[in-house]
Amino acid sequence: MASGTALIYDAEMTTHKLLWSDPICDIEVPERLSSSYEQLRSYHLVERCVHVPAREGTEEEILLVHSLEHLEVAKSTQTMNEEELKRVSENYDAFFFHPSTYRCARLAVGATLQLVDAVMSGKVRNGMALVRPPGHHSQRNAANGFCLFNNVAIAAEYAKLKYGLQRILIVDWDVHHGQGTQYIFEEDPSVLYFSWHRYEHQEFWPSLKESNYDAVGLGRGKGFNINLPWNKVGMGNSDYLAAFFHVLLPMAFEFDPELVIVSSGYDSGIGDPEGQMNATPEVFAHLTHFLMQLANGKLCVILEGGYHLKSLGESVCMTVKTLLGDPVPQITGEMAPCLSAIESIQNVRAAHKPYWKWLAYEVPPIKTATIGCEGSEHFLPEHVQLMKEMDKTEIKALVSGFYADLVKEDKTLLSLGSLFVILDRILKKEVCNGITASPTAALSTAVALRHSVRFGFQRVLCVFVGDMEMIPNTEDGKMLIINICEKEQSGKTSCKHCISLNWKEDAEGNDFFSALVGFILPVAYSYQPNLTVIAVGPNRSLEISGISLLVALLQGLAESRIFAVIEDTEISLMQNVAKALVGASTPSFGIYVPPTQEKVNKIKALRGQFQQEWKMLQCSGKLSDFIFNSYTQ
Ligand code: X5A
Ligand code: ZN
Repeated sequence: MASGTALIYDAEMTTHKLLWSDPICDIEVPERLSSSYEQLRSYHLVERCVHVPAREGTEEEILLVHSLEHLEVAKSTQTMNEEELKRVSENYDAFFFHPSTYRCARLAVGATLQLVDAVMSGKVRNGMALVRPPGHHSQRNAANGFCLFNNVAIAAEYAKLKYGLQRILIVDWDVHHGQGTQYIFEEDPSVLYFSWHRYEHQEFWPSLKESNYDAVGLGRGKGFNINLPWNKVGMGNSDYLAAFFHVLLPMAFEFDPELVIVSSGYDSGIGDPEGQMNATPEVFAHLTHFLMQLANGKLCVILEGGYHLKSLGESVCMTVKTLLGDPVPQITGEMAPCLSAIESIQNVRAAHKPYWKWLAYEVPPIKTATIGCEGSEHFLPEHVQLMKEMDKTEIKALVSGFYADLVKEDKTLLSLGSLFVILDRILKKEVCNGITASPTAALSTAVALRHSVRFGFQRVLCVFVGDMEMIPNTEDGKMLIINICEKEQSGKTSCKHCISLNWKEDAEGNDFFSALVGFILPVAYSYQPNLTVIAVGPNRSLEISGISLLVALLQGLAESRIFAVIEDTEISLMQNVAKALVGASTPSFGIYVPPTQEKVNKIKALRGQFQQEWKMLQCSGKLSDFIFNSYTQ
């Protein structure tokens, strides 16, 4: 293994600067580079590194990633006056041109490639390049987010071409999503791209859907794009370490890269105005140390963001010290990731489960998803994941196509927003179960059933408690509905896939147990559903304890995959169903009351009627003969 650490810095890259006032761009200052270098000097790290000069990246190299048009626009800015520069800059989201920008960006590309050459040729083991402008937001045909050319993406293409590399890992620990890098390698399985980023459920810049954990890559590149969105600010050392332990490192070791390149933004560090995170400079020593164990130590660290000069400088020093092989400093703070971090980690693991052997063995431990309503955190059990609702236009688009015949009013339309969000998580197997409140449970249930079948589920069991004003068509056998209601429903006859069970729970105590074990469970087990929908509508004839028991016992089916729809916000019912779903309580039965003769007869009749079709109902040949006979006399 080669030895030595390269350091690339060229003061000329400090000449690129903002010439007019722009509160978005004014944090990307030349001092970011010069003060980081000064900090390295003061720790005597500069003299311990191998100095490698920067160079200009060639046009050909830039064209490995960018369009000719983009290159030409950038080139044309060299001779522009301030007004013209401002006008071109306005074509992009968060970018500014200076007459020296093009030259600096070419130096940034060239410095990055010099580092790749130094590492790949064995001149050094690893190294860092301090560059401006940064690169990871830059796209084939656009500058973006302070970035003109995508230094790291060009480096990866260059390394593939020049050294014939087949597997390159890019680790983007900048606090922003390097969407530019994602776009460039989205379909490329030879580049594994990992990015964590402040996301806040798409509120934070660049506010893209494709920054979420479910963007896993496209086509042949599926599984080679890893996004870990942070949905809260304040992430700290333990959250970052957990992300490495439970997401990046398992995948990285399985991928077995030949070269690791870091998109090294330090705006993910404490004090940064953009990131608002809490990780201390020491954490970057640890992250660097982990990555040094890959690719036989071939590690190229390229500066991206970082806007708190002190934090930036300290973090750069931690990185370079570690590259040099110094002992890794102790990490501070309580060593426990926060709940929001755990959620994000679980989500990305679930999304990548199909693509990585490492993740194949586990079931997502997030069990229950729901949409939070005002104050819901006080009454829902712990570990229920709160989801964000869909907006109106999204729901409309979805509903107008496939559910228009069911949904006629705007009011009901809106109530379906949470239904779709939660049900989709269950269908995609990202969570085990979920719960939603609805003003119209029967309609929501009909939509949920059709949505699940359309998604590809072959057998969906629905147990509906209460008046079911709307009965979906169950003829194709893809749904089995058991409706537990108080009144005998005249005109509605039961058939194999749509069974009506008239049952009014005894107020004195619990006799529902006998209906559950005597009829509902045997039918459900005979059907072998791959999803269970439990709905509670108006005029429910069961007490909360009976419904909780139903929820608890039906978890034996469909790999415990349950979607619960509860009419309105009957808080204590919601609370108890949620508890049963997370497994936080065993329902209390109340006093056992033996069923009345009338109820026994009812169950017997149903058993007789259905035991040929649902064979788990059979328990005695004689009994069935008896029932059969008594009903055909
Ligand atoms: C490289 C980098 C951030 C752009 C933020 C724009 N860019 N609001 O950190
Ligand atoms: Zn950034």
